[in-house]
Amino acid sequence: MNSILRHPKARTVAIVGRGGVGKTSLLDALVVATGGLNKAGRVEDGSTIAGNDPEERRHHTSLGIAMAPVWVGEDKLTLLDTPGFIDFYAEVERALDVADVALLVVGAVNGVTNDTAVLWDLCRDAGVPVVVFINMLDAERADFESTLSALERLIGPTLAPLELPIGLGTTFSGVVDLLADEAITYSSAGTSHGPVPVELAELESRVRASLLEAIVVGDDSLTERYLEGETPEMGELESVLGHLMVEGRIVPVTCGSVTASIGVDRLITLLDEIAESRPIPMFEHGELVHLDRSPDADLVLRTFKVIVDPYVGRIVVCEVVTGTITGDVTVTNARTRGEERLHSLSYLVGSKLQPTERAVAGDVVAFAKLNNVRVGDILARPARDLVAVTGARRAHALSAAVVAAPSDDEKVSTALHRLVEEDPSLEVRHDPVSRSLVVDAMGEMHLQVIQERLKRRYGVDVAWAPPPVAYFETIKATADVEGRLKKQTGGHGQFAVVNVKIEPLAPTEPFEFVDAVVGGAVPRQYIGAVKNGIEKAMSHGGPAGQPVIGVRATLYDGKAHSVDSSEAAFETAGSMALRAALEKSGTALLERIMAVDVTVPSEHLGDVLTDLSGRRGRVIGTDQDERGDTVISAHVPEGELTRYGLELRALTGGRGRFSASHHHFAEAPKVASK
Ligand SMILES: Nc1nc2c(ncn2[C@@H]2O[C@H](COP(=O)(O)OP(=O)(O)O)[C@@H](O)[C@H]2O)c(=O)[nH]1
Ligand SMILES: [Mg+2]
Repeated sequence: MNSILRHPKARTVAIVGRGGVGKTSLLDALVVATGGLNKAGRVEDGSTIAGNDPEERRHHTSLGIAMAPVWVGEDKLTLLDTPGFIDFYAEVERALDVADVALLVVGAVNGVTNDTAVLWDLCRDAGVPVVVFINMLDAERADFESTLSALERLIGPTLAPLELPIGLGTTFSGVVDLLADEAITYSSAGTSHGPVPVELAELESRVRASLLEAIVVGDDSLTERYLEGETPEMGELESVLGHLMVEGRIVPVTCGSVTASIGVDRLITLLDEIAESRPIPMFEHGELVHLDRSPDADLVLRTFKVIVDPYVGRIVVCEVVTGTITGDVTVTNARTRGEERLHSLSYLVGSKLQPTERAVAGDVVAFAKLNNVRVGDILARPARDLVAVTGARRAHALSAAVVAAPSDDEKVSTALHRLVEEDPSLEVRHDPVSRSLVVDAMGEMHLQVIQERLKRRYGVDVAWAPPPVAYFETIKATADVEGRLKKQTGGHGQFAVVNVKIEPLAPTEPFEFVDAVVGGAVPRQYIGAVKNGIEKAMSHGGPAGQPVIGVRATLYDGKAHSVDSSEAAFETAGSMALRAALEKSGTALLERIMAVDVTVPSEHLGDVLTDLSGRRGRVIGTDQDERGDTVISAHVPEGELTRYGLELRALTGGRGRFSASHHHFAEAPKVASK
């Protein structure tokens, strides 16, 4: 395609696709095609640029972003290989955050699945233009037509094949270039151009006609002239097609085989063409701004990956959003306000750092020793108050309690927090009620990889247990009680009496304390202690051992002794009063009810609603989002949601998404008590 006269550029390409379609192999093939390597590696023997950490090899799948730059003429494209398994799609999201174009790889054998649909959703959410590459056309059971029609069903009328395969399976030998109206065949001697094979002529003219139409409607003046009977010039068609692809109004489809080295060279040219930068949205002082990817602007970097390398240590990978970086420079981290010195400017090829002298807007660079920089941080010079705009993130699929030897507690916690630095889709929290560490993860395999990494890197053994679910107790009826402490041991005694009315409150209010003491029956200086005593007893738990909430305590009378009373004595009396009230009135067990929004493609609506009612969920309403998916709002008990992400995934082929937040407390059914 003709390019307008322009300066060399640096851009980023995210290679996405479900596992096994050839992404990791394609990364090597693209590097070979651009002269960066003599020979592509093989996934099987771990000789590829990406996908070589021990857990990736063990599971035969990529677990995180891996990258390599390629040069197309003077342009530099950083290719990001991404995981193809849903547990690790958070990495795909991060790659798409910085990508100028997404290369959606589909296998010609059972190519388009639910996973492809989920990835397509992610690309659309990220708003990046997409190029589809149908790979594995050399494979025995390759089926171009059904792959293409499945893609059409998924993507819709913006899908436009630019190529058709010549031959299929063992006879796959090249592609027809629809726009140029010619055949490109590949052999050991190289490529040759020729006329479209006769057996493809009929199909070619049909698909070509619809491509031309799709291009023509993309440009008003072209449409007009076309309708007046004018045949558009090739150059003009090319240029309009280029714009339409960049704007995502045409999703081009290309064909090839990574292992047979067919179409890969053409793909790189197309990617270079489409990888045009769009202004990057960010919040500056809370206002939405758009940063132009200009090499002449002030320097702004965005971190999208942290790698902990066993030899180099911590490597921070950033996108140069604007500006140019040469040599060492000091920047300010917008999150911490701290200064960071960036030195030994490098880029990454797989896990290897390659020193470089200069990087411009659109480039991807890596630095060692930036210990205070996290994924998502913005680094700028001069300092700027910028926050990156990112799409909605996938909710955690499940939570698990960490089980480890008590002597390892400290070590496990430190190691888990290290893993979080590299993998922000993992969340680690301390559950105050059960006093255990809890992780929120993206799936079973994610948990397994975390467990393996803890063992291999930090030498700690952990197992997973069901996560603690928080229950609470609340008082059932009003009780008027007395807390009386009277002790005479040796010298000083302890004396405090409090009269308290304890009533139930709507449990959204954890605790309310009313001071209704008259005439100094409880001296001023001890009233705070009574309140503390009641609160302590509440957090200590009711008869079922759960923290007590939803209580109003009105202190209205009491007695004090001039010598034997103390703050400690009144605190104890307060605790005693609360315990007495709980005993007298009894408690009800409460569970947390979460407000849940579940977004699903309409065809899964029935299944998802049935499942929600099985979880004691109450549907509040449904709505439609801009994509046409249904958003269900429901109230669901927390204990029914510990693995909801996984189950929703199974019900919807991965396309369902959900979010949950605390809404209110409600009485729990008896079975829920432990
Ligand atoms: N027949 C055939 N096999 C391929 C092709 N591309 C990749 N493969 C093989 O498919 C398997 C999975 O490839 P990989 O690059 O790991 O896929 P990823 O999971 O998408 O990264 C490997 O055994 C590759 O050698 C292709 O074009 N044709
Ligand atoms: Mg891979």
